[in-house]
Amino acid sequence: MSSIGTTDRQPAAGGPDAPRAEIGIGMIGYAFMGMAHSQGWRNARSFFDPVLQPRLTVLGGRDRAAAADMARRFDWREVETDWRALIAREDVGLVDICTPGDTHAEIAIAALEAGKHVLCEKPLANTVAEAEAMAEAAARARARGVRSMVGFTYRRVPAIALARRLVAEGRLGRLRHVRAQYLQDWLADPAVPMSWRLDKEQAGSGALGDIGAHIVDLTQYLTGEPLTGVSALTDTFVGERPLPDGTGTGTVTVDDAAVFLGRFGSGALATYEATRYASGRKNAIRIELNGSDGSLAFDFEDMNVLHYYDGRAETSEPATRGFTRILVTEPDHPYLAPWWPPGHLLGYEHGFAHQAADLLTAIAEGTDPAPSFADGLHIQRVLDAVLSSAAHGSAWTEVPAPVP
Ligand code: SOE
Repeated sequence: MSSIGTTDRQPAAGGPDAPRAEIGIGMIGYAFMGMAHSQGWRNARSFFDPVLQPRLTVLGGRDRAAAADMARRFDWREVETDWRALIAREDVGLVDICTPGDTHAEIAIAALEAGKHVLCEKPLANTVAEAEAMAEAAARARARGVRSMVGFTYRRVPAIALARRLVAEGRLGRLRHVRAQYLQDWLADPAVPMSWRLDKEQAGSGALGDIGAHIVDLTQYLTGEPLTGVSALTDTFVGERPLPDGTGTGTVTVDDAAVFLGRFGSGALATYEATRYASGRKNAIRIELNGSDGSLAFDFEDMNVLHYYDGRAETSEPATRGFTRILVTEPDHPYLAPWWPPGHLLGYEHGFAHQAADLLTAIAEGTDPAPSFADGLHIQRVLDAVLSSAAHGSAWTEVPAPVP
């Protein structure tokens, strides 16, 4: 996992006189993630002005009318209903995969073999076997200068990137605890209909892969350490849900919630909670790190803020010591320089611009973007270990060491 923790720098803007080149983007999928990525490509170009400029060449989707509508709204030049034809186009240099997990492996491997750079939504795949095949294809393509990256976008939230910087600078001393939650509530109502996210065949797993994967990535990124083992519980609270067309009910085949313990390579202890049933919590990614010299705390529902406790600040009197609330909007905070003046807050969509800018910069500079497909494979192994542990009475389950 060589790339963990390497991306908290500012993407390099070219400067007004730097020569610009263009790369054609072919994006497959146009729902929630497709919209977020479209906005990311557009904003990366406008705000970060990378030396490799993204051109929104073609939007892929099976439903031509729906894809054409999205293409019109987000300025994609053309629409393609066959993803193989999209990959084969000479004017497409980068394939952006925003489809459900069961299609990632086939599309990504075909794109890499065709010599196209790939951005693939998270989690990398639905199974470890698929993720292994994808990581192998990425390694083969890399030897030919073809780059690939997984879309664990929350790494690019400025407060998270700042937290990573502070951990790497040793501000927390020796890490002891990592506490991570990803809480949503959009499934708390049993009347919410079936969707692909509730079907194991299409989604791989439930809350675990959909949102638990994010906190696995974030905590490994923040600590710079891989998880080495887990002990887990999962549950499915609502087993049957109405079908969207009203013809009856369908069976939910994934976890509704996953909780697990973990341990990092350094020995630090970790707890995780991923659920889409936490009534009232909309997108609460909460992470706290406690070390021998200090602590950091973050909550995505207040995403422009990072809380830092400096346990070594001996100068302040005990009565007024406590967490410092850092408003992460200064130009020298990660990713902030091209955006608005201090105090003018960023939101969910900005992470997608940072992701796009980082990937374009890596391609232009011939460096490895992160998280890599190898990182995605390791996360898949953690998810697999969680499901296996839960299936065996929460037995402690080792996670194989990451591919170097
Ligand atoms: C749905 O739970 C979802 O859209 C996830 O799939 C995303 O990865 C997360 O960013 C927001 O919630």
